[in-house]
Amino acid sequence: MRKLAILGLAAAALTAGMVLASAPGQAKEWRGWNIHVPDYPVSKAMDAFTDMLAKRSDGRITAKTYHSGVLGTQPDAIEQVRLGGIDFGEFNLGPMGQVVPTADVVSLPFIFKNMDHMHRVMDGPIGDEISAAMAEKGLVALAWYDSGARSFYNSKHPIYTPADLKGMKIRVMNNDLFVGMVEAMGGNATPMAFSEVFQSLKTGVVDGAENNWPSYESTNHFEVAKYYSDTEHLIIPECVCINKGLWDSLSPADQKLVKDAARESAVLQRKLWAERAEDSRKKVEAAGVKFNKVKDKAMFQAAMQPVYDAFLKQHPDLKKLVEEIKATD
Ligand code: GTR
Repeated sequence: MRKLAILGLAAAALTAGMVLASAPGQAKEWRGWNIHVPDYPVSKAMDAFTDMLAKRSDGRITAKTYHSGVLGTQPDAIEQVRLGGIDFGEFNLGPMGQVVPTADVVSLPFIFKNMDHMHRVMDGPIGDEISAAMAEKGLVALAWYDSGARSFYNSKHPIYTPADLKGMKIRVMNNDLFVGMVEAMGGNATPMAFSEVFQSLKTGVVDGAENNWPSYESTNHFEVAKYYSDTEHLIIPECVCINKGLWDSLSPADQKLVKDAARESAVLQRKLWAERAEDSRKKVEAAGVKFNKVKDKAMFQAAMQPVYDAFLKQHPDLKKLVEEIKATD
């Protein structure tokens, strides 16, 4: 039923887009994809972004973000923004890696020491190199957003060591790298759309998943998977991306206007993110979530060696980038 309703909304949104696109003499409103609920930091920052576009262009550029994933799943939306069926979107670089292998370097477990390290890498030449690889696939990255650190949560028991994941069915985002990651820890990985995870946890199709505090909270996963263990195995940045054809059609002045607005929205997003991470954590703990610290993260890191080996065997050309990230202070 819910799926049907979502499909209906998506169809309505598509139709609305088509009508706007074909109205003569009227600039087409850009349509944006976002997976999160409207009060999420990503959503608020994207709304600020589109407000800035309209104001600063005196209404020449109008854009609207469709929140809550109504325009489809993340892997589909990435394709749609590449092809121009959707004009822009806010994507996690996890699923992006399936399309842009270079982007996978930031999805390697424990590649970043912490959030600050990730910021330094993404805001420098390595971020630019990832952007260039994305542009080759039809996606222009305008700004990087935060997504915190991802940890495991499940309905069975706390995770202290990789052995505690043994035999557990864990949902992962759509990327072979994450399947390898969970398997190297002894679990069974199930790639699945974000919107399916709540029901799957509830009915026992999966035992657990992994995400940051705000997503764990905003999706109500905490109600059906009460053990949250701070493995912090992934720190994956997100991007606001626009279709390359649309980008290339803009004047240099408009490109600047759009990029500046996206970058300013990222400053807001990072601030809202830090606040929401705190609030979400407090909310789920008050609701009875059983949180545990993982004392020996080195055990998890060591278990990831086969993931790195397999990745670098498949992409020897990315070895330099991986080493550069690790060497960034
Ligand atoms: C969230 C992320 C989303 C989506 C989701 C997931 O943290 O912001 O883009 O990737 O995780 O687990 O699918």
